[in-house]
Amino acid sequence: RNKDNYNRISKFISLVLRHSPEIIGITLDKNGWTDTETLIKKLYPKFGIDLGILKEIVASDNKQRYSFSADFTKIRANQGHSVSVDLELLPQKPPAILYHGTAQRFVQSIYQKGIQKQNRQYVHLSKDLETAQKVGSRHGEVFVFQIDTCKMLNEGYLFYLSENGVWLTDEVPSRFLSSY
Ligand code: HQG
Repeated sequence: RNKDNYNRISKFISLVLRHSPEIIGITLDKNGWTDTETLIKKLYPKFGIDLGILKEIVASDNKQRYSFSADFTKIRANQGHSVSVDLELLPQKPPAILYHGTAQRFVQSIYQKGIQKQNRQYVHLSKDLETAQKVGSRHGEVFVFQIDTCKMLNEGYLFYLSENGVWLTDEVPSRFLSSY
């Protein structure tokens, strides 16, 4: 089916736009953008896509993971990078509570060290429980933390909202955490 195929291509695009552009010989600029035409050229042997299909993949992606520039000449991932890029996000005021879904086996370590960004550029937080549960279940038996963002704001921590609605921050020390 088209949809399964698009998901498969989207997974690969995530890999190159967030983590490993070099595996298909492309580069990202300092803001994470890459040239759309070059990306299509490099993906063509593996997936046979053209601009029309790429536009469909971007528009139909279930998490809206990518954005084009206004003229479609550039494309980037909206969040989730491990390579260092500046998404030029401005600090924003989050809802009073945000959630972080993780696996039960990480809970003890998180209570000790807080939520850390691990391989990514930011810690990812969800605005609703359902999303947090989905994110957490990717890692195993799910556990959801609730984050007191008001208290974090009072202490000067900053939050950013990605283009696709994921809340981002540098770290969440354990004093701001409770079990959902
Ligand atoms: C855990 C997906 C032990 C953390 C999702 C998480 C998201 C700790 C894992 C996005 C820890 C890192 C990001 C500590 C954090 N001790 N474990 N001190 N601190 N962890 O995948 O948030 O489908 O890098 O809880 O929807 O799961 O790819 O982060 O379990 O938005 O678009 O370390 O990726 O989006 O895992 O997911 P990840 P995440 P996509």
